[in-house]
Amino acid sequence: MSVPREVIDTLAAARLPVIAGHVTPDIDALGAMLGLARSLPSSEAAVVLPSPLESQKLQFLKELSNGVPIVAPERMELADVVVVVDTASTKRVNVSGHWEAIAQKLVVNIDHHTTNPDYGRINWVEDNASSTCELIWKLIRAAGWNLDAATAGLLYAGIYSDTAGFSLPSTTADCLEAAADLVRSGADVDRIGCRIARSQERHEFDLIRKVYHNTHVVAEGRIAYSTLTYDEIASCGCSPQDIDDQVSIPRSLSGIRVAMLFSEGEKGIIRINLRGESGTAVLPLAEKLGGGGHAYSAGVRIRGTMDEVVPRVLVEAGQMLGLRQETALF
Ligand SMILES: [Mn+2]
Repeated sequence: MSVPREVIDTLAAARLPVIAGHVTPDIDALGAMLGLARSLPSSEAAVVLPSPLESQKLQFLKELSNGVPIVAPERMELADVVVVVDTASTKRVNVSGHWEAIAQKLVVNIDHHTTNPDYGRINWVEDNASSTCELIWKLIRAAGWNLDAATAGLLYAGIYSDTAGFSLPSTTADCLEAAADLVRSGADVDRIGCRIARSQERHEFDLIRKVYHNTHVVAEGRIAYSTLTYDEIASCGCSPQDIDDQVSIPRSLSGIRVAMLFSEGEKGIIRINLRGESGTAVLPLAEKLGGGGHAYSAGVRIRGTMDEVVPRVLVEAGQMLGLRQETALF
């Protein structure tokens, strides 16, 4: 799919564009926000982040962004275009006052989540793209805007992160071509790789230790999951923003088909990261529980305690896998 002309024209003409992403921003969302802000023709382009970035993992993106302004709500009111990137639904838009605050604006929705319902006035959703950063790269190249080394680094980081270091099925030839062009444009592969994959702070390391410790393998080896309660997260000195891709730990077990991480970042709300292996789509399970995402990488939040939510989700996962009644889930 080529970049819709309407997206290029609207963004090229924007005088006071503001770019938003999703709640609990990840590297793809933040890289896309900051990278787009740096490349848009308007010198007034800015991003909005209602709460400060607490996660250490994301700080390098702010360093790379080299002073892209983060705007206050007042500036949002003046915005002539609001670009929402990497955000699957209106309820996940990360602006103060939530979606209602921008619903009347000229919203341009750029995303790669299959479940995105085209909530913008202009929508560009490509669910076969590896990442939103890949789409922003495509947009910049199609529009002929500036792509300097810092922008290249931001976008490369998002692609690297969303493909788990170019290892997931979403790593298409197009994705690698985007990455190659970003490296030629100056993305610092070693620095970004180091900041994403080999820069654990002690508290994050302690959290991972807990994820390993709490990992259970059930359903005859087909489901692996781990849990992090509110108190466990706090006892490591971590915040909810530190819960990122630790589901990769139960996922790394050989032979599993579904990996899950249950985390209680907020008391009484369990966030579940779901990952499918060996062609097992987890999106139907996430959607059944009220969440969304991609075919093999999805998520949902459920109100309740760990003891209530875990068995409920395991039963649903077992059903999805078509397990025999007597297969042990607990
Ligand atoms: Mn993404």
